Amino acid sequence: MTITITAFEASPDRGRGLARDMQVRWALEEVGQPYEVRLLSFAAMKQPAHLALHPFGQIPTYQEDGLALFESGAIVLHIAERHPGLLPEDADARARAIGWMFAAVSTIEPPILDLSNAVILERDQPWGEARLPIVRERIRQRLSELSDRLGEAEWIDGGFSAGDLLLVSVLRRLRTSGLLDEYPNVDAYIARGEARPAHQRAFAAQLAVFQAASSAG
Ligand code: GTB
Repeated sequence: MTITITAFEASPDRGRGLARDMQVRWALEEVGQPYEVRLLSFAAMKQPAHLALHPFGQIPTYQEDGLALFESGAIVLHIAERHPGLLPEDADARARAIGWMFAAVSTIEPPILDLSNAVILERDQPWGEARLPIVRERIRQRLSELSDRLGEAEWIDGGFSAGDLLLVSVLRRLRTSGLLDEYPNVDAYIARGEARPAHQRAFAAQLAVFQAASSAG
């Protein structure tokens, strides 16, 4: 069984490990599964061969024998269900961990993405600057609620799970926003996730692609 994922040939994140193949790499590292990476240019992602795997022409994808998946959250869930280490054995705890996975991608991530879009894509619009405070306030709301729930716990619900993996992955995107300074327990939670050896291996692998692309010119 060979696992092949896709990733950016040249990530626009300047080596910060933010492209979503990170989630997949991290999950595979946590469960000790080797994988291969097929690097794609932006143009190749929009070609029929890739669109057959990913209807929206994006990365990451995941292939394993006859199975092809897209959507980082679904891929992480698949990995977590097939291999021990990312979901609790207890059925109720497992259901809650999956609930946190959905919370990460459908409740926490949308306002964070909105900020990225506002800063990167919309800043030059006449309304761009004026919109930022309300976008930042929506993130504060979620961070405050998450901070209250997390308290001083190490992970969001018992031991480290795929819920933490996705939460930390989406929250990392706030590193340069200044917003995390207001929620030190959330900041420390992200740092704990990033300090896991599996995360560090995933980060190093993605960074190596960025560095190779940069030195190639
Ligand atoms: N919901 C999907 C998932 O979770 O898998 C979203 C996939 C997605 O957004 N993929 C992005 C992509 O392929 C890369 S990760 N974009 C190209 C396109 O749509 O044409 C998102 C991303 C991109 C760039 C940065 N960055 O530069 O910091 C961070 C994250």
